[in-house]
Amino acid sequence: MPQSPTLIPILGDQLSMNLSSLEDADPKRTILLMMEVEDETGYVRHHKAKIAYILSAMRHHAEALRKAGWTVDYVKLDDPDNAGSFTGEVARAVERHDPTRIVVTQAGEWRVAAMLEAWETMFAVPVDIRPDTRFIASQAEFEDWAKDRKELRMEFFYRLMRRKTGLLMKGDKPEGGKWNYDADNRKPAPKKETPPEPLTFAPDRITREVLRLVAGRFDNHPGSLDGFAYAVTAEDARAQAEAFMAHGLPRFGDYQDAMLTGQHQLWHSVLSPYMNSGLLDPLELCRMAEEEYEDGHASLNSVEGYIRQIIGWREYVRGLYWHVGPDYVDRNFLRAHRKLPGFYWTGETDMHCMAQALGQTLDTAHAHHIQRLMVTGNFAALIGADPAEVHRWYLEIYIDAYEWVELPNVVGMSQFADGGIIASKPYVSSGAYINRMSDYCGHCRYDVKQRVGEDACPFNALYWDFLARHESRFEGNVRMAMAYRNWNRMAEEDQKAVRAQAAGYLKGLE
Ligand code: FAD
Ligand code: DLZ
Ligand code: SF4
Repeated sequence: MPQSPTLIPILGDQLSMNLSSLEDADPKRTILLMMEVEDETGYVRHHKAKIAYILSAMRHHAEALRKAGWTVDYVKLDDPDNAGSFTGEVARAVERHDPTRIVVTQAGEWRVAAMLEAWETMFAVPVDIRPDTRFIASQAEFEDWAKDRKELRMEFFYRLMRRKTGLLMKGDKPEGGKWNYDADNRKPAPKKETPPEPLTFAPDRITREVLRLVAGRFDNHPGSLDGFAYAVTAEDARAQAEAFMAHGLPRFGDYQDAMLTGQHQLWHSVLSPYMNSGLLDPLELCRMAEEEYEDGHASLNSVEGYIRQIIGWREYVRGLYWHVGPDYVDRNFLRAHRKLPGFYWTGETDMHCMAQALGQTLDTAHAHHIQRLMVTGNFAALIGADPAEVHRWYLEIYIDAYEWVELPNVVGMSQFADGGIIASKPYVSSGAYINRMSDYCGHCRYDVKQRVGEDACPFNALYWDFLARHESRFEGNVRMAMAYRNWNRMAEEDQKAVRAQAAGYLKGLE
Protein backbone atom coordinates (compact mmCIF):
# COMPACT_ATOMS: atom_id res chain seq x y z
CA MET A 1 0.00 0.00 0.00
CA PRO A 2 1.31 3.49 -0.85
CA GLN A 3 2.60 5.79 1.97
CA SER A 4 0.27 8.70 2.90
CA PRO A 5 -1.92 8.18 -0.11
CA THR A 6 -5.02 9.91 -1.39
CA LEU A 7 -8.13 8.01 -0.30
CA ILE A 8 -10.94 7.81 -2.87
CA PRO A 9 -14.19 6.24 -1.62
CA ILE A 10 -16.26 4.84 -4.48
CA LEU A 11 -19.95 4.42 -3.68
CA GLY A 12 -22.19 1.65 -5.01
CA ASP A 13 -23.69 3.84 -7.75
CA GLN A 14 -20.29 5.14 -8.86
CA LEU A 15 -19.13 2.07 -10.77
CA SER A 16 -17.65 4.03 -13.69
CA MET A 17 -14.06 4.22 -14.86
CA ASN A 18 -14.48 7.88 -15.83
CA LEU A 19 -15.46 9.10 -12.36
CA SER A 20 -14.56 12.73 -11.54
CA SER A 21 -12.77 11.63 -8.36
CA LEU A 22 -10.34 9.54 -10.45
CA GLU A 23 -9.60 12.22 -13.02
CA ASP A 24 -6.13 13.34 -11.92
CA ALA A 25 -5.40 10.48 -9.50
CA ASP A 26 -2.07 8.65 -9.58
CA PRO A 27 -2.71 4.91 -9.20
CA LYS A 28 0.63 4.56 -7.37
CA ARG A 29 -0.35 7.05 -4.65
CA THR A 30 -4.05 6.30 -4.33
CA ILE A 31 -6.22 3.87 -2.38
CA LEU A 32 -9.72 3.29 -3.70
CA LEU A 33 -12.16 2.34 -0.95
CA MET A 34 -15.29 0.33 -1.70
CA MET A 35 -17.69 -0.49 1.14
CA GLU A 36 -20.56 -2.91 1.44
CA VAL A 37 -22.39 -1.55 4.47
CA GLU A 38 -25.56 -2.33 6.36
CA ASP A 39 -26.76 1.29 6.35
CA GLU A 40 -27.04 1.14 2.56
CA THR A 41 -28.48 -2.36 2.33
CA GLY A 42 -31.01 -1.51 5.04
CA TYR A 43 -32.15 2.16 4.74
CA VAL A 44 -35.24 0.68 3.05
CA ARG A 45 -36.12 -3.01 2.64
CA HIS A 46 -34.59 -3.24 -0.85
CA HIS A 47 -35.75 -6.06 -3.14
CA LYS A 48 -33.31 -8.96 -2.72
CA ALA A 49 -32.30 -8.82 -6.40
CA LYS A 50 -31.47 -5.12 -6.07
CA ILE A 51 -29.03 -5.81 -3.24
CA ALA A 52 -27.56 -8.79 -5.11
CA TYR A 53 -27.13 -6.69 -8.26
CA ILE A 54 -25.37 -3.84 -6.49
CA LEU A 55 -23.04 -6.00 -4.39
CA SER A 56 -22.10 -8.22 -7.31
CA ALA A 57 -21.57 -5.24 -9.64
CA MET A 58 -19.41 -3.61 -6.92
CA ARG A 59 -17.29 -6.75 -6.53
CA HIS A 60 -16.84 -7.08 -10.28
CA HIS A 61 -16.01 -3.39 -10.59
CA ALA A 62 -13.33 -3.75 -7.89
CA GLU A 63 -11.75 -6.53 -9.98
CA ALA A 64 -11.88 -4.35 -13.08
CA LEU A 65 -10.25 -1.46 -11.22
CA ARG A 66 -7.47 -3.74 -9.93
CA LYS A 67 -6.89 -5.01 -13.45
CA ALA A 68 -6.58 -1.39 -14.58
CA GLY A 69 -3.78 -0.86 -12.05
CA TRP A 70 -5.59 0.62 -9.05
CA THR A 71 -5.19 -0.47 -5.43
CA VAL A 72 -8.65 -1.26 -4.08
CA ASP A 73 -9.40 -1.68 -0.39
CA TYR A 74 -12.70 -3.59 -0.47
CA VAL A 75 -14.82 -4.12 2.64
CA LYS A 76 -17.35 -6.94 2.39
CA LEU A 77 -20.68 -6.97 4.18
CA ASP A 78 -19.74 -10.01 6.23
CA ASP A 79 -16.28 -8.77 7.24
CA PRO A 80 -16.32 -9.17 11.05
CA ASP A 81 -15.08 -5.59 11.68
CA ASN A 82 -17.47 -3.94 9.19
CA ALA A 83 -18.60 -0.66 10.80
CA GLY A 84 -21.96 -0.72 8.99
CA SER A 85 -21.87 2.78 7.47
CA PHE A 86 -19.93 4.79 4.89
CA THR A 87 -18.70 7.15 7.60
CA GLY A 88 -17.71 4.30 9.93
CA GLU A 89 -15.78 2.59 7.13
CA VAL A 90 -14.06 5.80 6.00
CA ALA A 91 -13.03 6.30 9.65
CA ARG A 92 -11.46 2.83 9.70
CA ALA A 93 -9.76 3.47 6.34
CA VAL A 94 -8.32 6.76 7.63
CA GLU A 95 -6.80 4.77 10.53
CA ARG A 96 -5.43 2.10 8.19
CA HIS A 97 -3.99 4.35 5.48
CA ASP A 98 -3.39 7.76 7.09
CA PRO A 99 -4.33 9.58 3.86
CA THR A 100 -3.21 13.14 3.07
CA ARG A 101 -6.61 13.88 1.59
CA ILE A 102 -9.92 12.33 0.59
CA VAL A 103 -11.37 12.85 -2.88
CA VAL A 104 -14.91 11.74 -3.61
CA THR A 105 -17.50 12.20 -6.35
CA GLN A 106 -20.66 13.87 -5.07
CA ALA A 107 -23.25 11.41 -3.73
CA GLY A 108 -26.51 10.91 -5.60
CA GLU A 109 -28.82 11.83 -2.76
CA TRP A 110 -29.30 14.26 0.11
CA ARG A 111 -28.90 11.58 2.82
CA VAL A 112 -25.42 10.51 1.67
CA ALA A 113 -24.34 14.00 0.55
CA ALA A 114 -24.74 15.13 4.19
CA MET A 115 -22.39 12.33 5.29
CA LEU A 116 -19.70 13.42 2.82
CA GLU A 117 -19.98 17.04 3.96
CA ALA A 118 -19.22 16.02 7.55
CA TRP A 119 -16.01 14.07 6.82
CA GLU A 120 -13.53 16.97 6.67
CA THR A 121 -14.29 18.11 10.20
CA MET A 122 -14.74 14.60 11.52
CA PHE A 123 -11.44 13.20 10.22
CA ALA A 124 -9.33 16.40 10.12
CA VAL A 125 -8.31 15.52 6.55
CA PRO A 126 -9.05 17.78 3.54
CA VAL A 127 -12.03 16.43 1.61
CA ASP A 128 -12.50 17.33 -2.06
CA ILE A 129 -16.12 16.63 -3.12
CA ARG A 130 -16.31 16.74 -6.90
CA PRO A 131 -19.39 17.14 -9.12
CA ASP A 132 -20.76 14.01 -10.74
CA THR A 133 -19.78 14.61 -14.35
CA ARG A 134 -21.59 11.50 -15.60
CA PHE A 135 -24.69 13.68 -15.96
CA ILE A 136 -25.01 15.89 -19.02
CA ALA A 137 -26.25 18.95 -17.15
CA SER A 138 -24.44 20.27 -14.09
CA GLN A 139 -26.57 21.38 -11.18
CA ALA A 140 -25.54 25.00 -11.90
CA GLU A 141 -26.88 24.63 -15.46
CA PHE A 142 -30.19 23.28 -14.18
CA GLU A 143 -30.48 26.13 -11.66
CA ASP A 144 -29.71 28.65 -14.35
CA TRP A 145 -32.47 27.16 -16.52
CA ALA A 146 -34.94 26.97 -13.63
CA LYS A 147 -34.44 30.46 -12.25
CA ASP A 148 -37.19 32.95 -13.13
CA ARG A 149 -39.32 30.24 -14.73
CA LYS A 150 -42.92 29.94 -13.60
CA GLU A 151 -43.18 26.34 -14.79
CA LEU A 152 -40.38 23.79 -14.89
CA ARG A 153 -41.58 21.60 -17.73
CA MET A 154 -39.30 18.83 -19.02
CA GLU A 155 -39.90 19.64 -22.68
CA PHE A 156 -38.06 22.96 -22.58
CA PHE A 157 -35.16 21.60 -20.55
CA TYR A 158 -34.92 18.75 -23.06
CA ARG A 159 -34.46 21.20 -25.94
CA LEU A 160 -31.56 22.77 -24.06
CA MET A 161 -29.98 19.31 -23.71
CA ARG A 162 -30.50 18.58 -27.42
CA ARG A 163 -28.66 21.79 -28.26
CA LYS A 164 -25.93 21.06 -25.71
CA THR A 165 -25.25 17.51 -26.95
CA GLY A 166 -26.03 18.12 -30.63
CA LEU A 167 -28.04 14.86 -30.60
CA LEU A 168 -30.50 14.71 -33.52
CA MET A 169 -29.76 18.31 -34.45
CA LYS A 170 -29.34 19.88 -37.88
CA GLY A 171 -27.51 23.05 -36.93
CA ASP A 172 -29.87 24.81 -34.53
CA LYS A 173 -32.93 22.89 -35.79
CA PRO A 174 -34.23 19.52 -34.58
CA GLU A 175 -33.90 16.58 -36.96
CA GLY A 176 -37.10 16.17 -39.00
CA GLY A 177 -38.36 19.62 -37.99
CA LYS A 178 -40.00 18.64 -34.68
CA TRP A 179 -38.48 18.36 -31.21
CA ASN A 180 -40.82 15.63 -30.02
CA TYR A 181 -42.44 12.71 -31.84
CA ASP A 182 -44.45 11.41 -28.89
CA ALA A 183 -47.71 11.66 -30.84
CA ASP A 184 -46.47 8.70 -32.94
CA ASN A 185 -45.59 6.68 -29.85
CA ARG A 186 -48.92 5.64 -28.36
CA LYS A 187 -49.64 2.42 -30.21
CA PRO A 188 -51.50 -0.22 -28.19
CA ALA A 189 -50.04 -3.64 -27.52
CA PRO A 190 -49.48 -5.46 -30.80
CA LYS A 191 -51.42 -8.68 -31.38
CA LYS A 192 -49.05 -10.24 -33.90
CA GLU A 193 -45.53 -8.96 -33.18
CA THR A 194 -43.43 -10.78 -30.60
CA PRO A 195 -40.99 -8.74 -28.50
CA PRO A 196 -37.29 -9.64 -28.65
CA GLU A 197 -36.09 -12.30 -26.19
CA PRO A 198 -34.45 -10.61 -23.17
CA LEU A 199 -30.71 -11.31 -22.85
CA THR A 200 -29.84 -13.21 -19.70
CA PHE A 201 -26.51 -13.54 -17.91
CA ALA A 202 -25.81 -16.70 -15.93
CA PRO A 203 -24.43 -15.92 -12.44
CA ASP A 204 -20.66 -16.48 -12.24
CA ARG A 205 -18.71 -17.44 -9.08
CA ILE A 206 -18.81 -13.90 -7.61
CA THR A 207 -22.54 -13.50 -8.25
CA ARG A 208 -23.30 -16.93 -6.84
CA GLU A 209 -21.44 -16.02 -3.62
CA VAL A 210 -23.40 -12.76 -3.40
CA LEU A 211 -26.70 -14.55 -4.04
CA ARG A 212 -25.95 -16.89 -1.11
CA LEU A 213 -25.08 -13.93 1.11
CA VAL A 214 -28.27 -12.05 0.20
CA ALA A 215 -30.50 -15.13 0.53
CA GLY A 216 -29.14 -15.75 4.02
CA ARG A 217 -29.08 -12.18 5.28
CA PHE A 218 -32.08 -10.51 3.66
CA ASP A 219 -34.64 -13.24 3.89
CA ASN A 220 -37.23 -10.77 5.23
CA HIS A 221 -36.84 -8.40 2.24
CA PRO A 222 -39.35 -8.50 -0.61
CA GLY A 223 -38.75 -10.10 -3.98
CA SER A 224 -37.18 -13.20 -5.43
CA LEU A 225 -33.63 -14.16 -6.34
CA ASP A 226 -34.75 -17.08 -8.51
CA GLY A 227 -33.57 -16.73 -12.07
CA PHE A 228 -31.33 -13.72 -11.28
CA ALA A 229 -29.97 -12.91 -14.75
CA TYR A 230 -28.80 -9.28 -14.69
CA ALA A 231 -25.49 -8.22 -16.16
CA VAL A 232 -23.03 -7.28 -13.40
CA THR A 233 -20.06 -6.08 -15.50
CA ALA A 234 -19.64 -3.19 -17.89
CA GLU A 235 -18.92 -5.68 -20.72
CA ASP A 236 -22.15 -7.61 -20.23
CA ALA A 237 -24.18 -4.42 -19.77
CA ARG A 238 -22.69 -3.23 -23.06
CA ALA A 239 -23.77 -6.50 -24.71
CA GLN A 240 -27.30 -5.84 -23.51
CA ALA A 241 -27.13 -2.29 -24.89
CA GLU A 242 -26.06 -3.62 -28.28
CA ALA A 243 -28.87 -6.18 -28.29
CA PHE A 244 -31.37 -3.42 -27.47
CA MET A 245 -30.09 -1.17 -30.25
CA ALA A 246 -30.41 -4.01 -32.75
CA HIS A 247 -33.73 -5.54 -31.71
CA GLY A 248 -35.60 -3.27 -29.27
CA LEU A 249 -34.96 0.27 -30.49
CA PRO A 250 -36.61 -0.08 -33.91
CA ARG A 251 -40.01 -0.60 -32.20
CA PHE A 252 -39.23 1.28 -28.96
CA GLY A 253 -41.22 4.36 -29.92
CA ASP A 254 -44.24 2.57 -31.34
CA TYR A 255 -44.80 0.34 -28.31
CA GLN A 256 -43.39 2.51 -25.54
CA ASP A 257 -46.73 2.63 -23.72
CA ALA A 258 -47.91 -0.90 -24.53
CA MET A 259 -48.40 -3.65 -21.94
CA LEU A 260 -48.64 -7.40 -22.51
CA THR A 261 -49.30 -10.28 -20.15
CA GLY A 262 -46.10 -12.08 -19.17
CA GLN A 263 -43.81 -9.39 -20.65
CA HIS A 264 -41.89 -6.86 -18.61
CA GLN A 265 -39.29 -5.94 -21.22
CA LEU A 266 -41.26 -5.67 -24.49
CA TRP A 267 -39.27 -3.26 -26.69
CA HIS A 268 -37.76 -1.44 -23.69
CA SER A 269 -34.03 -1.44 -22.98
CA VAL A 270 -33.85 -2.46 -19.29
CA LEU A 271 -30.61 -0.50 -19.16
CA SER A 272 -31.58 1.82 -16.28
CA PRO A 273 -29.89 -0.37 -13.61
CA TYR A 274 -26.60 -0.10 -15.48
CA MET A 275 -26.83 3.62 -16.20
CA ASN A 276 -27.81 4.42 -12.63
CA SER A 277 -25.02 2.38 -11.04
CA GLY A 278 -22.42 3.63 -13.53
CA LEU A 279 -21.71 0.57 -15.68
CA LEU A 280 -23.06 2.31 -18.79
CA ASP A 281 -22.65 5.90 -19.92
CA PRO A 282 -26.03 7.54 -20.78
CA LEU A 283 -24.58 9.85 -23.43
CA GLU A 284 -22.82 6.95 -25.14
CA LEU A 285 -26.15 5.07 -25.30
CA CYS A 286 -27.76 8.10 -26.91
CA ARG A 287 -24.98 8.27 -29.49
CA MET A 288 -25.44 4.57 -30.24
CA ALA A 289 -29.17 5.18 -30.76
CA GLU A 290 -28.50 8.20 -32.98
CA GLU A 291 -26.24 6.04 -35.13
CA GLU A 292 -29.04 3.50 -35.58
CA TYR A 293 -31.19 6.33 -36.96
CA GLU A 294 -28.44 7.66 -39.20
CA ASP A 295 -27.80 4.17 -40.58
CA GLY A 296 -31.50 3.75 -41.33
CA HIS A 297 -32.02 0.90 -38.81
CA ALA A 298 -34.44 2.74 -36.53
CA SER A 299 -37.10 5.38 -37.15
CA LEU A 300 -36.95 8.96 -35.91
CA ASN A 301 -39.94 8.51 -33.55
CA SER A 302 -38.17 5.61 -31.81
CA VAL A 303 -34.75 7.20 -31.59
CA GLU A 304 -36.00 10.63 -30.58
CA GLY A 305 -38.26 8.98 -27.98
CA TYR A 306 -35.38 6.99 -26.52
CA ILE A 307 -32.98 9.94 -26.46
CA ARG A 308 -35.68 12.12 -24.84
CA GLN A 309 -36.12 9.62 -22.00
CA ILE A 310 -32.42 9.94 -21.21
CA ILE A 311 -31.26 13.49 -21.93
CA GLY A 312 -34.78 14.80 -21.24
CA TRP A 313 -36.52 12.93 -18.43
CA ARG A 314 -33.49 11.40 -16.70
CA GLU A 315 -31.49 14.64 -16.63
CA TYR A 316 -34.54 16.71 -15.76
CA VAL A 317 -35.61 14.64 -12.74
CA ARG A 318 -32.05 14.65 -11.46
CA GLY A 319 -31.80 18.46 -11.76
CA LEU A 320 -35.18 18.81 -10.13
CA TYR A 321 -34.29 16.47 -7.24
CA TRP A 322 -31.50 18.80 -6.10
CA HIS A 323 -33.50 21.91 -6.99
CA VAL A 324 -36.55 21.17 -4.83
CA GLY A 325 -34.62 20.22 -1.70
CA PRO A 326 -34.72 17.39 0.83
CA ASP A 327 -38.24 18.13 2.14
CA TYR A 328 -39.78 17.25 -1.25
CA VAL A 329 -40.29 13.80 0.26
CA ASP A 330 -42.93 15.28 2.62
CA ARG A 331 -45.08 16.84 -0.11
CA ASN A 332 -48.70 15.73 0.05
CA PHE A 333 -50.75 18.13 -2.08
CA LEU A 334 -53.77 15.81 -2.24
CA ARG A 335 -53.71 15.09 1.51
CA ALA A 336 -53.54 11.35 0.84
CA HIS A 337 -53.04 9.15 3.90
CA ARG A 338 -54.22 5.63 3.06
CA LYS A 339 -51.86 2.70 3.68
CA LEU A 340 -50.69 0.82 0.60
CA PRO A 341 -52.55 -2.50 0.40
CA GLY A 342 -50.56 -5.60 1.39
CA PHE A 343 -50.76 -6.98 -2.16
CA TYR A 344 -48.08 -4.50 -3.23
CA TRP A 345 -45.68 -6.89 -1.46
CA THR A 346 -47.23 -10.19 -2.58
CA GLY A 347 -48.81 -9.52 -5.97
CA GLU A 348 -51.92 -11.38 -4.81
CA THR A 349 -54.89 -9.54 -6.23
CA ASP A 350 -57.68 -10.37 -8.67
CA MET A 351 -56.91 -7.27 -10.73
CA HIS A 352 -54.95 -8.86 -13.56
CA CYS A 353 -53.13 -5.64 -14.52
CA MET A 354 -51.94 -5.15 -10.93
CA ALA A 355 -51.06 -8.81 -10.47
CA GLN A 356 -48.97 -8.64 -13.65
CA ALA A 357 -47.11 -5.45 -12.80
CA LEU A 358 -46.56 -6.49 -9.18
CA GLY A 359 -45.72 -10.10 -9.99
CA GLN A 360 -43.08 -9.10 -12.53
CA THR A 361 -41.70 -6.56 -10.12
CA LEU A 362 -41.39 -9.09 -7.30
CA ASP A 363 -39.81 -11.63 -9.67
CA THR A 364 -37.35 -9.35 -11.46
CA ALA A 365 -37.18 -6.01 -9.57
CA HIS A 366 -38.14 -4.35 -12.87
CA ALA A 367 -41.32 -3.13 -14.55
CA HIS A 368 -41.53 -0.79 -17.48
CA HIS A 369 -42.58 2.83 -17.33
CA ILE A 370 -46.27 2.49 -18.13
CA GLN A 371 -46.69 -0.34 -15.62
CA ARG A 372 -45.08 1.88 -12.95
CA LEU A 373 -47.05 4.97 -13.94
CA MET A 374 -50.45 3.81 -15.18
CA VAL A 375 -50.94 0.59 -13.23
CA THR A 376 -49.31 0.53 -9.78
CA GLY A 377 -48.83 4.32 -9.56
CA ASN A 378 -52.30 5.06 -10.95
CA PHE A 379 -53.94 2.68 -8.46
CA ALA A 380 -52.02 4.18 -5.52
CA ALA A 381 -53.06 7.70 -6.54
CA LEU A 382 -56.70 6.68 -7.07
CA ILE A 383 -57.04 5.11 -3.63
CA GLY A 384 -55.31 8.12 -2.01
CA ALA A 385 -52.26 6.24 -0.76
CA ASP A 386 -49.79 8.18 1.36
CA PRO A 387 -47.16 9.46 -1.13
CA ALA A 388 -44.33 8.98 1.39
CA GLU A 389 -45.21 5.30 1.67
CA VAL A 390 -45.61 4.97 -2.09
CA HIS A 391 -42.16 6.54 -2.44
CA ARG A 392 -40.64 4.04 0.00
CA TRP A 393 -42.22 1.14 -1.91
CA TYR A 394 -40.80 2.25 -5.25
CA LEU A 395 -37.39 2.93 -3.69
CA GLU A 396 -37.20 -0.54 -2.21
CA ILE A 397 -38.71 -2.59 -5.00
CA TYR A 398 -36.97 -1.48 -8.22
CA ILE A 399 -33.45 -2.47 -9.18
CA ASP A 400 -32.83 0.98 -10.71
CA ALA A 401 -34.21 2.95 -7.75
CA TYR A 402 -31.99 5.62 -6.20
CA GLU A 403 -33.69 8.53 -4.53
CA TRP A 404 -32.59 11.18 -7.07
CA VAL A 405 -34.52 9.46 -9.86
CA GLU A 406 -37.24 7.59 -7.99
CA LEU A 407 -38.52 10.41 -5.77
CA PRO A 408 -39.46 12.98 -8.45
CA ASN A 409 -41.02 10.23 -10.56
CA VAL A 410 -43.15 8.98 -7.68
CA VAL A 411 -43.98 12.03 -5.58
CA GLY A 412 -44.18 14.39 -8.56
CA MET A 413 -45.10 12.56 -11.73
CA SER A 414 -47.07 9.63 -10.38
CA GLN A 415 -48.76 10.85 -7.18
CA PHE A 416 -49.11 14.58 -8.01
CA ALA A 417 -48.06 15.18 -4.41
CA ASP A 418 -45.98 18.23 -5.40
CA GLY A 419 -49.10 20.00 -6.67
CA GLY A 420 -47.91 20.17 -10.28
CA ILE A 421 -44.20 20.98 -10.42
CA ILE A 422 -43.44 18.03 -12.71
CA ALA A 423 -46.81 17.11 -14.19
CA SER A 424 -49.45 19.51 -15.43
CA LYS A 425 -52.20 17.08 -14.35
CA PRO A 426 -52.39 13.87 -12.34
CA TYR A 427 -51.59 10.67 -14.24
CA VAL A 428 -54.81 8.86 -13.30
CA SER A 429 -57.15 6.88 -15.49
CA SER A 430 -60.05 4.47 -15.43
CA GLY A 431 -59.74 0.89 -16.70
CA ALA A 432 -60.38 2.11 -20.26
CA TYR A 433 -56.80 3.35 -20.66
CA ILE A 434 -55.35 0.06 -19.42
CA ASN A 435 -57.69 -1.83 -21.73
CA ARG A 436 -56.62 0.27 -24.72
CA MET A 437 -52.89 -0.17 -24.13
CA SER A 438 -52.74 -3.82 -23.05
CA ASP A 439 -54.19 -7.31 -23.30
CA TYR A 440 -54.73 -7.38 -19.52
CA CYS A 441 -58.48 -6.89 -19.30
CA GLY A 442 -59.19 -9.94 -21.45
CA HIS A 443 -57.55 -12.07 -18.74
CA CYS A 444 -59.18 -10.37 -15.77
CA ARG A 445 -62.00 -11.52 -13.51
CA TYR A 446 -63.35 -7.93 -13.55
CA ASP A 447 -65.26 -6.35 -16.40
CA VAL A 448 -63.55 -3.22 -17.63
CA LYS A 449 -66.81 -1.91 -19.13
CA GLN A 450 -68.70 -1.90 -15.81
CA ARG A 451 -68.61 0.92 -13.28
CA VAL A 452 -70.72 -0.62 -10.52
CA GLY A 453 -71.51 -4.10 -9.30
CA GLU A 454 -69.46 -7.02 -8.09
CA ASP A 455 -67.67 -7.54 -11.38
CA ALA A 456 -66.95 -3.89 -12.11
CA CYS A 457 -63.31 -2.97 -12.75
CA PRO A 458 -62.13 -1.20 -9.55
CA PHE A 459 -60.21 1.41 -11.57
CA ASN A 460 -63.50 2.77 -12.95
CA ALA A 461 -65.32 3.78 -9.78
CA LEU A 462 -62.04 4.80 -8.14
CA TYR A 463 -61.26 7.11 -11.05
CA TRP A 464 -64.57 8.98 -10.89
CA ASP A 465 -64.37 9.10 -7.13
CA PHE A 466 -60.86 10.60 -7.37
CA LEU A 467 -62.18 13.33 -9.67
CA ALA A 468 -65.14 14.02 -7.39
CA ARG A 469 -62.97 14.11 -4.22
CA HIS A 470 -60.58 16.62 -5.75
CA GLU A 471 -62.97 18.75 -7.81
CA SER A 472 -62.18 21.97 -5.96
CA ARG A 473 -58.43 21.45 -6.49
CA PHE A 474 -58.62 20.79 -10.22
CA GLU A 475 -61.58 22.79 -11.45
CA GLY A 476 -59.29 25.53 -12.82
CA ASN A 477 -56.97 23.06 -14.57
CA VAL A 478 -57.69 23.21 -18.31
CA ARG A 479 -56.09 19.78 -18.87
CA MET A 480 -58.72 18.28 -16.53
CA ALA A 481 -61.67 20.14 -18.06
CA MET A 482 -62.75 17.30 -20.36
CA ALA A 483 -62.68 14.74 -17.51
CA TYR A 484 -64.83 17.02 -15.33
CA ARG A 485 -67.23 17.68 -18.21
CA ASN A 486 -67.74 13.91 -18.47
CA TRP A 487 -68.19 13.59 -14.72
CA ASN A 488 -70.69 16.42 -14.61
CA ARG A 489 -72.64 14.98 -17.54
CA MET A 490 -73.25 11.80 -15.54
CA ALA A 491 -76.75 11.54 -14.00
CA GLU A 492 -76.82 12.30 -10.28
CA GLU A 493 -77.94 8.80 -9.32
CA ASP A 494 -75.13 7.30 -11.41
CA GLN A 495 -72.64 9.58 -9.69
CA LYS A 496 -73.99 8.45 -6.33
CA ALA A 497 -73.77 4.78 -7.31
CA VAL A 498 -70.20 5.17 -8.54
CA ARG A 499 -69.13 6.93 -5.37
CA ALA A 500 -70.81 4.27 -3.22
CA GLN A 501 -69.02 1.59 -5.25
CA ALA A 502 -65.67 3.34 -4.65
CA ALA A 503 -66.41 3.80 -0.93
CA GLY A 504 -67.22 0.08 -0.64
CA TYR A 505 -64.02 -0.86 -2.43
CA LEU A 506 -61.87 1.47 -0.31
CA LYS A 507 -63.46 0.11 2.87
CA GLY A 508 -62.62 -3.40 1.66
CA LEU A 509 -58.96 -2.38 1.41
CA GLU A 510 -58.90 -1.53 5.09
P1 FAD B 1 -36.68 2.44 -21.28
O1 FAD B 1 -38.13 2.46 -21.49
O2 FAD B 1 -35.85 1.63 -22.18
O3 FAD B 1 -36.22 3.98 -21.30
C1 FAD B 1 -34.90 4.39 -21.63
C2 FAD B 1 -34.23 5.08 -20.48
O4 FAD B 1 -34.79 6.35 -20.26
C3 FAD B 1 -34.31 4.37 -19.14
O5 FAD B 1 -33.36 3.34 -19.06
C4 FAD B 1 -34.10 5.49 -18.15
O6 FAD B 1 -32.73 5.70 -17.91
C5 FAD B 1 -34.65 6.71 -18.89
N1 FAD B 1 -35.96 7.12 -18.39
C6 FAD B 1 -37.15 6.88 -18.96
N2 FAD B 1 -38.14 7.48 -18.27
C7 FAD B 1 -37.55 8.10 -17.25
C8 FAD B 1 -38.04 8.88 -16.17
N3 FAD B 1 -39.35 9.16 -16.03
N4 FAD B 1 -37.16 9.34 -15.27
C9 FAD B 1 -35.84 9.07 -15.38
N5 FAD B 1 -35.32 8.35 -16.38
C10 FAD B 1 -36.17 7.87 -17.30
N6 FAD B 1 -36.39 5.18 -13.39
C11 FAD B 1 -35.26 4.85 -12.73
O7 FAD B 1 -34.20 4.79 -13.35
N7 FAD B 1 -35.28 4.61 -11.39
C12 FAD B 1 -36.43 4.66 -10.68
O8 FAD B 1 -36.42 4.41 -9.48
C13 FAD B 1 -37.64 4.98 -11.35
N8 FAD B 1 -38.81 5.05 -10.68
C14 FAD B 1 -39.96 5.35 -11.35
C15 FAD B 1 -41.16 5.43 -10.64
C16 FAD B 1 -42.33 5.77 -11.28
C17 FAD B 1 -43.61 5.89 -10.53
C18 FAD B 1 -42.30 6.04 -12.66
C19 FAD B 1 -43.54 6.43 -13.37
C20 FAD B 1 -41.12 5.97 -13.37
C21 FAD B 1 -39.94 5.63 -12.73
N9 FAD B 1 -38.72 5.54 -13.43
C22 FAD B 1 -37.57 5.24 -12.75
C23 FAD B 1 -38.64 5.87 -14.85
C24 FAD B 1 -38.81 4.66 -15.81
O9 FAD B 1 -39.98 3.95 -15.47
C25 FAD B 1 -37.60 3.75 -15.78
O10 FAD B 1 -36.44 4.49 -16.02
C26 FAD B 1 -37.70 2.69 -16.86
O11 FAD B 1 -38.87 1.93 -16.69
C27 FAD B 1 -36.47 1.80 -16.81
O12 FAD B 1 -36.59 0.72 -17.69
P2 FAD B 1 -35.83 0.74 -19.09
O13 FAD B 1 -34.38 0.92 -18.87
O14 FAD B 1 -36.27 -0.45 -19.84
O15 FAD B 1 -36.40 2.04 -19.75
C1 DLZ C 1 -28.32 0.76 -2.80
C2 DLZ C 1 -27.03 0.28 -2.23
C3 DLZ C 1 -26.98 -0.90 -1.49
C4 DLZ C 1 -28.16 -1.77 -1.33
N1 DLZ C 1 -25.84 -1.30 -0.88
C5 DLZ C 1 -24.71 -0.56 -1.03
C6 DLZ C 1 -23.50 -0.90 -0.36
O1 DLZ C 1 -23.42 -1.84 0.40
N2 DLZ C 1 -22.43 -0.11 -0.59
C7 DLZ C 1 -22.46 0.96 -1.40
O2 DLZ C 1 -21.43 1.61 -1.60
N3 DLZ C 1 -23.60 1.32 -1.99
C8 DLZ C 1 -24.71 0.60 -1.82
N4 DLZ C 1 -25.87 1.00 -2.41
C9 DLZ C 1 -25.86 2.22 -3.22
C10 DLZ C 1 -25.79 3.45 -2.31
O3 DLZ C 1 -26.95 3.50 -1.50
C11 DLZ C 1 -25.64 4.69 -3.19
O4 DLZ C 1 -24.38 4.65 -3.76
C12 DLZ C 1 -25.86 5.92 -2.38
O5 DLZ C 1 -27.22 6.08 -2.31
C13 DLZ C 1 -25.21 7.13 -2.99
O6 DLZ C 1 -26.07 8.14 -3.16
FE1 SF4 D 1 -57.13 -4.00 -14.58
FE2 SF4 D 1 -59.73 -3.41 -14.58
FE3 SF4 D 1 -58.60 -4.38 -16.78
FE4 SF4 D 1 -58.95 -5.95 -14.64
S1 SF4 D 1 -60.53 -5.01 -15.88
S2 SF4 D 1 -57.10 -5.79 -15.91
S3 SF4 D 1 -58.63 -4.49 -12.99
S4 SF4 D 1 -58.12 -2.43 -15.80
